[in-house]
Amino acid sequence: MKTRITELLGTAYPLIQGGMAWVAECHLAAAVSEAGGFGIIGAGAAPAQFVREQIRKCREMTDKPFGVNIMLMNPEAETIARVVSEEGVRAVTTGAGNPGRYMADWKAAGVKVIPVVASVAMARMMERAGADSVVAEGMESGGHIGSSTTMALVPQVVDAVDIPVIAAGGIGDGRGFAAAFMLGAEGVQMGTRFVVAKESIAHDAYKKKIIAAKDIDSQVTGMSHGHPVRQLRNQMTREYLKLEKEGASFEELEQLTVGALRRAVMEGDTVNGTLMAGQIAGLVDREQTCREIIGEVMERAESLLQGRRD
Ligand code: TUI
Repeated sequence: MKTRITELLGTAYPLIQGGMAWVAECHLAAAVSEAGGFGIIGAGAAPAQFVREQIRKCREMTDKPFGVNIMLMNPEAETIARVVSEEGVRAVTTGAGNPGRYMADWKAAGVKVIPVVASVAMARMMERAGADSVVAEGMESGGHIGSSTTMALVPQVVDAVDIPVIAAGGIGDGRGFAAAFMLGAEGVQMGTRFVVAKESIAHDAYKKKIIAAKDIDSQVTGMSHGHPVRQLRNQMTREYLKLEKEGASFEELEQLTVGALRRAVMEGDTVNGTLMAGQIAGLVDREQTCREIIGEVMERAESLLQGRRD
């Protein structure tokens, strides 16, 4: 399937993997790229040197293009931005902030720039600043989210900008992929389904929680202090939401979540860890290789988009 996104990224399919902190390391990124999608190393809260090593390892595992996601709240974001240019990765995606100050350097280094946005205003601003594409991410996503749904956000962003739009949030199979294209998207980003990929290093207990999840099993914490995060309900979210309701301070709440994503992903702490996952978790019912996931999604999507019902 050819779109402006496959051209931009040099991939067979316009399907990109979310830059999930801790989960999206070189093995997952390389497997997605090898299968014809666009794999992404998620820098998350990692130090810059670790990101550089991940890029080099990924390059040893695949000669296909891949990218890096920079979570802009990372204190080392500026150094990581430079690493991305120095290492010459194909594309960078950004999350949880405005990457405007890094844009000129990335463009000069030939790195394609794809900010993740949660609003039309941010999409417009990013286009003006020189972005090559944007990911329009709805609040069905796991992790840090905005407030619009994918269904409402994507067509409004598509109408507001001329650059190609990648849809994200609540997409986990070929039907969601095709629906996003009907809204005008030219690419799709999936996260939750790739957490459960065979090549994903996420702890088995975390994968099992996603596989067991039902449609209503995710909750949003942190709404009161402006940092909403979607994750699967567990003892931690119950305690967090109780404290939040009682008017706990940002610092007090933060105490609960320090290191909690690492505990979930690396140690399989499903009780007090942060099990970030999107609303689509209820649709994910088994572990598959990235090649199987991408093959299944693309086959169904192409069939639907050609007007077939199967
Ligand atoms: O960034 C994400 N999702 C994330 S980042 C993350 S790391 C984390 N770990 C622990 C606790 C909290 C976060 C987990 N999930 N998605 C992309 C995204 N970006 N969603 C929404 C936004 C966004 C929000 C505001 C983008 C720009 C923006 O603009 C604000 C500004 O500075 O103008």
